[in-house]
Amino acid sequence: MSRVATLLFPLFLLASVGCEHDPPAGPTSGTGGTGTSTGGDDCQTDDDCEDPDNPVCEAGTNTCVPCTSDSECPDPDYPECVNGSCAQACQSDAKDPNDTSGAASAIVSDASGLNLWLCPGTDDEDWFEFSISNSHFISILTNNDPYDGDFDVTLFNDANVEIDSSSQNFYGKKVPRAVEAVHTLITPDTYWIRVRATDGQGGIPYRLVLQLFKEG
Ligand SMILES: [Ca+2]
Ligand SMILES: [Ca+2]
Ligand SMILES: [Ca+2]
Repeated sequence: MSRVATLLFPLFLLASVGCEHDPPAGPTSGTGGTGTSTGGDDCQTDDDCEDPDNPVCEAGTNTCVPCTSDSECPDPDYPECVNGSCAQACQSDAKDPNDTSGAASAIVSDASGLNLWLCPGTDDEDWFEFSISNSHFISILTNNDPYDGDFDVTLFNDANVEIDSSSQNFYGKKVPRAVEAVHTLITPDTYWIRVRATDGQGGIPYRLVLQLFKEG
């Protein structure tokens, strides 16, 4: 083994060992995800069932299974059984209906933000529109409870070209996150913000904050 190889070999070993670990487990996939998880087989109570698709610990089998009625959803944060998941009741917001770019709501830079809802299946998208005449740094932030489901935020220009998106993969798998963010520099144009539900049941409450900072 050459001197260089002798020096590098231990580093290679270290790198190899570092790659042997499995990826960390991601967060749950939101209420009513399309996964095929069958839940755990060793639950004692519903508290042991962390998969939103299988929130109920079935007596006898001690297996996590889908809910079948609201009475199986005692958590006041997720009180309704919707398609097997304990979820929040779907609600519209003050900007609905704004389900297409043609029906987009006007939005302005405002650090206080908007409180909104998405409802997979009935309110899959919320669209917003604004125009600028100078270049700006744009910050779009959303906050939500990832247990409710997942959505992505995408920014388009007036030519319907995607400028940026909050969609991200975690070890190759899309996962819901408590914060979705778009940060970039944009030039004078009209822009469209699309918030699109990608997973979940019931309603997904979220907060949207758009801020524009003039360049220079
Ligand atoms: Ca909405
Ligand atoms: Ca909508
Ligand atoms: Ca997302």
